[in-house]
Amino acid sequence: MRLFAYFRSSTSYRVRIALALKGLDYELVPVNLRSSEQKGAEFVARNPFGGVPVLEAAGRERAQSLAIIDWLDEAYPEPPLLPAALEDRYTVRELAYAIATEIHALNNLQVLKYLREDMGHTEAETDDWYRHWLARTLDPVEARLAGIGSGDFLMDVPGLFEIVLIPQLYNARKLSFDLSRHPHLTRIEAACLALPAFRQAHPDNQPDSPEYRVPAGETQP
Ligand SMILES: N[C@@H](CCC(=O)N[C@@H](CS)C(=O)NCC(=O)O)C(=O)O
Repeated sequence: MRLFAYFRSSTSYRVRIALALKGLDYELVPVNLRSSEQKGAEFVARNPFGGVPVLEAAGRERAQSLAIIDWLDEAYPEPPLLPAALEDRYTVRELAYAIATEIHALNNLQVLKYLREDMGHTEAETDDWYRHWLARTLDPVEARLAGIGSGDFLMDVPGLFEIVLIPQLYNARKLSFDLSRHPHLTRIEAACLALPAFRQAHPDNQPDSPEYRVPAGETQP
């Protein structure tokens, strides 16, 4: 498998977590979003959506992070990313889809660039936009978690919800979003970031990140 990704892209981060939780090996192919490599003819031929991630697996180029994660879960069922019980699966999807569709969809790079470059908004204004949509959805997700009385994870083990949540909290921290009102979310974040799969998938641990340090005993790819 080959994963075309950018270290700081939250949707790439999602797929890296899913691959790591499944224990699947893959070759990472960095795509530089800063130089708009994703809009070049070569990449668009691979993915007409013109963005990352793309997973090349089982003879196909697969785009759209949620579809990729669903495919991985069906093609490689162990460990499952969704709980066994119908109502638990509903809970996980309700919260994961809220974050994916109500935060990420409004705060992704294309939207922010449009606000800045086409509509003339300042960086301070687009940062406000970003934090507004974070609060609009993280507040009700936090309320749901308080109602459920969740522990280290939404369910017994991390899965789809944590895969979608952790990258969005990484972005929230980059934007200095105040997470002090979200103790359930930050507890789940701390528990996830202590796990090897989440550490391996973290943006700082990607070879295209300026923070990347070659792990001891390995050579630079
Ligand atoms: N719905 C897509 C969104 C992908 C997406 O927004 N990717 C961003 C990085 S997180 C990207 O490649 N942006 C580059 C661009 O929009 O030009 C998914 O879930 O995979």
